Amino acid sequence: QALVELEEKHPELIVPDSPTQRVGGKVADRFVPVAHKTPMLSLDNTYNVEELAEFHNRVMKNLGADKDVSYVVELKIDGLGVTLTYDDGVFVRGATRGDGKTGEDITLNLKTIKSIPLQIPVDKNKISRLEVRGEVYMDRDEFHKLNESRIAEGEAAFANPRNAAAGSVRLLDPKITSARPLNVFIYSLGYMEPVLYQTQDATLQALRSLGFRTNPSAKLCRNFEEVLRMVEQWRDKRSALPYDVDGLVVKVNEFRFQEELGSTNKHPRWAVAYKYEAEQAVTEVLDIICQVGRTGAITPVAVLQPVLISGSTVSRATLHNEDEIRRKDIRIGDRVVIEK
Ligand code: 0OX
Repeated sequence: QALVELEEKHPELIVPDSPTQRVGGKVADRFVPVAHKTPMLSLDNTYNVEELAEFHNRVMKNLGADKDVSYVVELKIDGLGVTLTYDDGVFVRGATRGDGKTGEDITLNLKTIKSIPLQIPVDKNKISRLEVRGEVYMDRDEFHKLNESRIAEGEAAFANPRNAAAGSVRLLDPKITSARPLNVFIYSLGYMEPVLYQTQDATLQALRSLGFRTNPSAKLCRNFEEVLRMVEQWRDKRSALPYDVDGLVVKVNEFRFQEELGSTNKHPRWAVAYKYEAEQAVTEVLDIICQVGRTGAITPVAVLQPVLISGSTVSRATLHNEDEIRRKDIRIGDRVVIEK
């Protein structure tokens, strides 16, 4: 309160990283596009151990079988990718991933997230500009509480925690965002001059010591067998986490190897996502309706007895086309297994 009074009397003393600046008073009329200094790549997916082994084999083939490659395995947080820029240690801009090249400026909304530091203790002579990347997400129980209060207010519920997080950072009024229970995990450096670390493992430790919230489950694996062990360990364990994890991210640890492997125009060749099997549920086909799309295409859709699957209620599933309905022999009244 003393600080608020001081800043009211002397507005010239307000600094951008003052704790009073977490809740912005300004309502924007649009989001301003921001070009990413280095592109925010997306991950290629693997769905089983064989595909993951193919990734590892490609890495070894590209680098040479004699290379001592280690991996960092991280949880793949099911949230929204963001990038945070710090100038001389002060948080100056936050943006969404967007299409990977250009995102949207959501600085004021991100400032309301308490786990995003407004200032970090960088050595000003060493690093003038730093960009970190991470995932904004919402805990499952907070998501349920938010939905309960939305329903009570007559507002539409969010389908899942990911949608709730994405919807909350894309609000034009940061006051509303500040009331949303958002959180962040930071997982990489987008840009830093000069480059001070040689590995992903060292980067995560450095990010942690700068005050960024990193996920405690990231593990350094000395070889591919250890990666596979992580995959098995988390298969069942992930449902006990307070937040949604849609898989693991396997990253080559050494930056020199990452550089050597490079990227395609979409994905890095040095990292891959491992997606766990989709959760299944059994329900009943109540009806089959024809849905007319924007282009006039007609798609048959199964109306299902609503069923909870991976944290959201599913009441419809596309049947694609008539051939597909015949192939699967789907009829009204059938009991069906659905996957998300
Ligand atoms: C996550 C997550 C996403 C680095 C280069 C491509 C992917 N959702 O938790 N992305 C990455 O890494 C980038 N790591 C993660 N842990």
